[in-house]
Amino acid sequence: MVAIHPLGATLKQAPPLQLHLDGGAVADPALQAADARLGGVKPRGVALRAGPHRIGPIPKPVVRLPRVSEFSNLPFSKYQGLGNDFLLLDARTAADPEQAFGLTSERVVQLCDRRFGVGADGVILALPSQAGGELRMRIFNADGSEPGMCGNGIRCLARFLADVDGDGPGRIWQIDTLAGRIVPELLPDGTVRVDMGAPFLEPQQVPTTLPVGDAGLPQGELDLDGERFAVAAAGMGNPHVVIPVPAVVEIDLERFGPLFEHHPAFPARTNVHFVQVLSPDHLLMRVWERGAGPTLACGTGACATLVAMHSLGLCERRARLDLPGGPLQIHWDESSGRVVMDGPAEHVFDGVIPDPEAVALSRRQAAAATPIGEPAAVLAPSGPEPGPEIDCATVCTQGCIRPERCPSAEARARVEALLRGTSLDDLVSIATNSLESRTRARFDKGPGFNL
Ligand code: ZDP
Repeated sequence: MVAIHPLGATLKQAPPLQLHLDGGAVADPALQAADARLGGVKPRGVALRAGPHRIGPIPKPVVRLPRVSEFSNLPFSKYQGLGNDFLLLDARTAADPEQAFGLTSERVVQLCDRRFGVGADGVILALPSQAGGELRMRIFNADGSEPGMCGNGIRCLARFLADVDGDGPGRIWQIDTLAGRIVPELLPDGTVRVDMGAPFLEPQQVPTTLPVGDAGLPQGELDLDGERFAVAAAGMGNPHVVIPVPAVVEIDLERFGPLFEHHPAFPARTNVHFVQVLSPDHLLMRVWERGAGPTLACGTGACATLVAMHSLGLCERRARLDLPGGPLQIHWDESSGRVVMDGPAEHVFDGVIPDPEAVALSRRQAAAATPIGEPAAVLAPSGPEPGPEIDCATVCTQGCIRPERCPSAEARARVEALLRGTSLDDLVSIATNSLESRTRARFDKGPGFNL
């Protein structure tokens, strides 16, 4: 029987984990197991990359992501908030936003797969607003399910919008979500403050079957695998169960995470947060997310945890919450009843997933261009060794000396295949990205470097 930390217990100091106070990642056994399972994602500190943002915002508007309706390739940007990582897709200018990118839950699962896809905890879609906001956000978990809200994700969306549209500190967005209007603001230090709205504390709002208890929110005791836990629940547009424990390191997250996620007390499943009190304004958490498993951080989860722990009398209204991926500052404002979250959001990389149809077409054409029995034209680097380099411009003045293996013809075939399969906007976006990366390389190499 695991020692149950009774609700309302005194704020006993528990031995803290070895935590890097610079917000660096914690060596979390459950996450290492998950990493092993998910292909070795190494948790990192907050400041992931200082790249192009140091160059300063690209003049406004330099490049908007291509009009969705015209392309079949999938340009995306990867961002992370405390290691909670997302693929950002911009469909704000799409002719048919909802069908933009051909996103299905299967495609989301494939994109989020850390081996067979790009790898992420979720996919976030920026869409034109339908409810009077500036834009609308949809988020999809790595298992393809669609939750109502996400905290780390909306900070990443704000950072993404600022990077794409060239906005600076002080920029505020009115974003519509399934959980209502959420308002992020870009702060001078590059972090993002989000007005997350008021928590949902009525059982049917979370949703949960737990009744409202003395602390004014759904609470009770649940038996899982022979262990009894005293829990509380709260909603932030998505469901959260909060389990105070003496030491989060002692919790078998891989065992109890999924049991809580799928517990019948949570008809829509739930996100799961084990929390330890380090001091009245400092909590330590471990997260098992609905539809994503163990993650390095959960923003809505941190908000729900602060609300639950304060309601239980276990912490103050303003506190630092340390997650495996780093700290979040959360404040539950007494007068407005709204929760405010401050935290980082960082760009990781941009990419384009080529339209599978276009790739298949160029491969078919390459195969068709190669007579049966002849070695295939070299598309993939792993093909047969090319012959000695020849400079067509100088040696083929009287006509190609090696028509069967003409490097210029091969290069031309590859370019033609790319041009056939890529819209003009995509080409512009690819060119811009490569220009940006070469510009960044120039800046990183410092003065005196010539391109
Ligand atoms: O509610 C859910 O299903 C969550 N897994 C959504 C994602 C929440 C997120 N991790 C957050 O930070 O709130 C993005």
